[in-house]
Amino acid sequence: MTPDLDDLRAAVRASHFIAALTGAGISAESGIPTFRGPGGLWRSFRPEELATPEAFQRDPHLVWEWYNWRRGIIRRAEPNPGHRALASLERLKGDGFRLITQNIDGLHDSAGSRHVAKLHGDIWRVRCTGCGSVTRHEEVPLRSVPPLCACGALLRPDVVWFGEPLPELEWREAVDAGRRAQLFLLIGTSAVVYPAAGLVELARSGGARVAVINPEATPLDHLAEWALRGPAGEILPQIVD
Ligand code: BJW
Ligand code: ZN
Repeated sequence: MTPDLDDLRAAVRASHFIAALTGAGISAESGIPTFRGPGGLWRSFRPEELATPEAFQRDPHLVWEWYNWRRGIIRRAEPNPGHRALASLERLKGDGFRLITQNIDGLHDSAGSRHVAKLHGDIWRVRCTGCGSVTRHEEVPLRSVPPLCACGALLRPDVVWFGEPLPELEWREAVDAGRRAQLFLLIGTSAVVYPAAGLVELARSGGARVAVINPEATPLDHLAEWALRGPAGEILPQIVD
């Protein structure tokens, strides 16, 4: 164990309130492609070109096919030791821990995390563009792509695209956790998408100590006391007893 990791383990033990923000990188070891890394491309589209309301308006069929492809990958994926370590941390710390994720894959839930603030929605939910009703994806008859709601309007994945507001309750919880955090873990995210990435700055300005866990550098590493360069599935189990 390196001194860095020993130090962080001690901080995990000593902190009364810890917040963790995860991104696509935590699910990479479960076989789910990240957005901005290798394997993120689908039929030569960059994910950023498809995760927008404009793309959906232009070609809802294409966007639905992309999400169907991703659901296929996610359905076969299992949580990895990184997800499981965060579920253990919640069990150990109880109300002294808050998990915030940008991921829509549901793998934190499958790993046993009880309370997850999902900032960018959930790929297993579907929302009507007309009446706004939200249903589980498996309850939607997928006779046609894109599927239609009983009210006749198009259904869409209940996720947050660029230019759209984050869900209010989850965002409030995340801000509250950022403000209260004594230790903030930034895990597997390129930290370029706002307002999620802004939580690190918020936590830091409230006095939190910050640890970044990522094989690559991020633009927010300068805020971190620990920049642990490696896969979350290897590092997280070492810092959570
Ligand atoms: C590993 C690993 C391993 C690999 N272990 N790590 C200019 C400045 C600031 C902001 C803006 C701006 N211009 C526009 C904006 C706003 C915009 C934004 O931030 N844009 C920037 C990109 C420029 N933000 C928004 O539009 C947000 N909404 C908003 O601002 O609303 C305002 C509003 C208010 C009121 C009314 C109306 C509007 C919404 C953002 C929504 C983002 N949505 C997506 C899609 C979600 C659905 C889906 O999945 O399809 O969210 S985009 C995509 O990016 C997805 C992700 O959650 C998000 C972040 O990506 P993430 O998770 O960081 O993944 P990657 O791939 O980038 O990084 C993976 C990392 O893992 C890498 O660093 C690897 O090294 C690492 N890694 N293996 C650990 N084993
Ligand atoms: Zn409807």
